Amino acid sequence: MKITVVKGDITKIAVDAIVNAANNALMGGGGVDGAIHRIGGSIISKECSEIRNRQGGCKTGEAVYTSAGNLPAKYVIHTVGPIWQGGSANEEQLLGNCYVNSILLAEKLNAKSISFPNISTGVYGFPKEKAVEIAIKTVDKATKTLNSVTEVTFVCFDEENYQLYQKQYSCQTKKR
Ligand code: AR6
Repeated sequence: MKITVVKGDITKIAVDAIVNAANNALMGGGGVDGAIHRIGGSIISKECSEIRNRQGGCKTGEAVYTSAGNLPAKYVIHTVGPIWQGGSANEEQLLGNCYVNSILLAEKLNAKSISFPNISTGVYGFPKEKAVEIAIKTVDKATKTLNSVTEVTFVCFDEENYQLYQKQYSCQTKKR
């Protein structure tokens, strides 16, 4: 498994599947969700509304997919991160579920490459350092048994997240 960390805008990344940090209603919003809907175009909202009509949206920790419209990716996997409420509302498990369920869905779609934003660390207020640990640990574990997905990229939009990922990876390398 090739795992890379880059600093940048996920809407510009040409991989098979990019992950969106969406909301339960799949209605679009601000942050990375807003950028994906804006740049990907109306096909994404249209397919999100079909999912909403079919199954009422997407539960926290789960994942659904749409096509990617004008984005360079083939699919958008929409997952819903937990809103940070202090840590006693199962937020850590739910954030881990977002990564696992997105990877499993990418595998089902026969995607080879998948890119993640730093789910829940914007408007949803999840502490960034804790979120990085969960993302890396969960992705490491979930990718051990895959056939299709061979490349995972963490796309950090802000410098703080980028530094935290670099730090985590250098700590892990030292431990090995
Ligand atoms: N590419 C990659 N990462 C980005 C981009 C981008 N273009 N833009 C922002 N980020 P957020 P959440 C980073 O708030 O916390 C929406 O309104 C950003 O720096 O987008 O999961 C939804 O509709 C941050 O680190 O998502 C939901 O209502 C990370 O993406 C709600 O926000 C996540 O920040 C979800 O909140």
